[in-house]
Amino acid sequence: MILKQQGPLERYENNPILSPEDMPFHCYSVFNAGATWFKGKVLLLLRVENCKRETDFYVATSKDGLHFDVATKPVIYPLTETEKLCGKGHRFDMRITKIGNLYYLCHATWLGHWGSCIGMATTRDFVTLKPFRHLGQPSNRNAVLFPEKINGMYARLDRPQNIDSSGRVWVSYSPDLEFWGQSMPVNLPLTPWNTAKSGPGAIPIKTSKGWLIIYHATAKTCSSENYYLAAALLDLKDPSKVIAAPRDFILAAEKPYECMGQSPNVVFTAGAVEMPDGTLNVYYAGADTRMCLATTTVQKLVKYCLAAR
Ligand code: BMA
Repeated sequence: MILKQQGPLERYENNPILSPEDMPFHCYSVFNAGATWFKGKVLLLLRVENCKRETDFYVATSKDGLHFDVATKPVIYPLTETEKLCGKGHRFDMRITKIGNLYYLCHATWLGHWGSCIGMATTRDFVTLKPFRHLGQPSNRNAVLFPEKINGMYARLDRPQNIDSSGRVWVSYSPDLEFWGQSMPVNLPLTPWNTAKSGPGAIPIKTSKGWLIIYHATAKTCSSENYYLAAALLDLKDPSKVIAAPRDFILAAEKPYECMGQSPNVVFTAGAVEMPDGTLNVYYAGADTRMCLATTTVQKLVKYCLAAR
């Protein structure tokens, strides 16, 4: 059963845009890519798992945002001090925020029995990533850095994890990107499709009506934990305040490429970019296995959110 299209997001007709078989090497899955503009092209930082289920990040670039060239080698990403002590972590789900001329990357690092931590790095070239010295404290993941300071502080959304691995979106602030605090929950509404988790997805987009966010949310069914995408508007000066948050999701896993794979019934985004014609390309993964695209515009999403007030 496919929902009749009625929301603001439209699937690209030639989905998926990158599958394991499209990669220039043998791999198991390609998913949860961060996205940005880099040197006049859309750049995806792909999460690629090999058949040992080890993850590396690979760059893919595209002029039209639809057809991507994938690098044959992963990016170079040295260890943090935390990983030197605890052992190399499993790093995954990059988010990319450009501030000035520098790209800031946030991701999760799974440190085995130490838990899941937020890692950060910077890059200018996407060849080498320069890690921050330390990972954050567990258990947290899905950090998404705002593209500008808020009230003079860096700000991020993230998803601290409860003992049962549920979690909700929080906002935190930092004077220097090292020390984070003044944390507040973002009071998104509880719905039947976010009973387990809700977490930040793409980088917040500044609009005159507030920060537009696209986030993921999950609810358990008897056979899987289903992931959905949803949109909301947050206050520009205090993103813990929700201006508008529709109670409908904007994307659910319905197509075979979203329902079949290593994690069935999952749609998950880590990046969206605005194209020159105003289209907002939302890159998302289907079933933790392949990269897909859905399109909308910022204006449409804002209107959709505001209609829910
Ligand atoms: C989350 C993360 C993501 C993954 C998602 C769905 O907790 O681990 O990397 O895409 O689950 O399986």
